[in-house]
This record gives sequence, C-alpha cells and structure tokens, in this order.
Amino acid sequence: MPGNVTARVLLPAKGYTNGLALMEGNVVSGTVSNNWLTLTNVGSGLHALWLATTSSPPPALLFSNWQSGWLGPMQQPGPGGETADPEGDGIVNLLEFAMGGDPLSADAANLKLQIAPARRTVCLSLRERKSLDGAGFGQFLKSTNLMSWLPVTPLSGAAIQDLGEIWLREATFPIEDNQSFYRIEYSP
Ligand SMILES: [Ca+2]
Repeated sequence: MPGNVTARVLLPAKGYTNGLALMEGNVVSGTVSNNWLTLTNVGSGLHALWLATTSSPPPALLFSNWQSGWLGPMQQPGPGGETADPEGDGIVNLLEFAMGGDPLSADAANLKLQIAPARRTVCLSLRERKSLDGAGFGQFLKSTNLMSWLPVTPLSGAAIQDLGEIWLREATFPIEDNQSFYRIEYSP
C-alpha cells in the first residue's frame, strides 16, 4: 500500500464468523458479512493479512505472520530467519518480533532490559508484544556466574505502559545476597 493512505481490505472469511485477522504479528478485528472479512484503516506499507481462527493464536503462528509482513521478500533460512539480524543491530528477528522492534532499522537501544528503581526488589522493564500476552513464550533466566543459567519466575510482571502494539512491563525479582544476572530467552 503506497504513501499516506489507509485502506479497506476484504479477505475471504472461509466460514469463520469471529471477524479476526493477523497483521504484522498482531490480532486485528474487522467485520464479517456475506462470508467476507472487512478490515478498515489498514495503513501504508507491505502487509501480511491472514485470516485468524482464534483470538489467541500460538506464538509460532504470530511470528510467521510478522515475518511475512516485515521480511516477506527475504530468504528463510537467511536474512528473514528467526536467528538472523538483517540490519545488524544485534537483535535477532525473533526478539525484534517479541519486543516490537523494527527488523530493518537499528533500534537495539529501545529493546534492552532496563533496571527500574525499586526498593525491596530487583525490577526490570521490558517491552512485550501484546498478542503474546500469557503465551509463555519468554522465559527469564538467572545466573550468579554468567555460566550456568536457571529459569526463574518473576514475583510480578505487570504491564505499566501501553505502547500501542506493545506493553511496557515491569518484572520484579527478590533481592538476593549474591550478585545476580538476569536475561530473557524467547523460543516460538
Ligand atoms: Ca535486528
């Protein structure tokens, strides 16, 4: 879709009446009439618009849809693959998807885990795609020596800011006596 336009797009509904589609890894809603799903206000650019059969599709399907929209013409495996980093900002495509990055423009600074001020807990803020809500797609890991890492569950993981397609979340962990390191791992 060219320029500064928004468009109305019709997809064959194939008998589904839920009025849902996938676009850039997000679930979007439209209206179904005469077995056609109508989506309005579709913005400019390249899109992958797929019919969605459920409001909570599995992360792997959301990622495939995101890949097709952002990286469609790129080879998979190759620059469009989940562990590739086509613009070289150090954030692989799977992470760009999970955290709402732009895989074609270096934006790594936006995507780092940030330490937030907190008194009785270790508090990390991170971005997470809303459509992954509760999908168990990301796993926090903790280490005291940067060599062995063990899964760890945050005390809380509240969304603190609405960034459109993305939540800014804060994950809190108990303060330990030992020096501790945290990271988050994603697998579709
Ligand atoms: Ca990247």
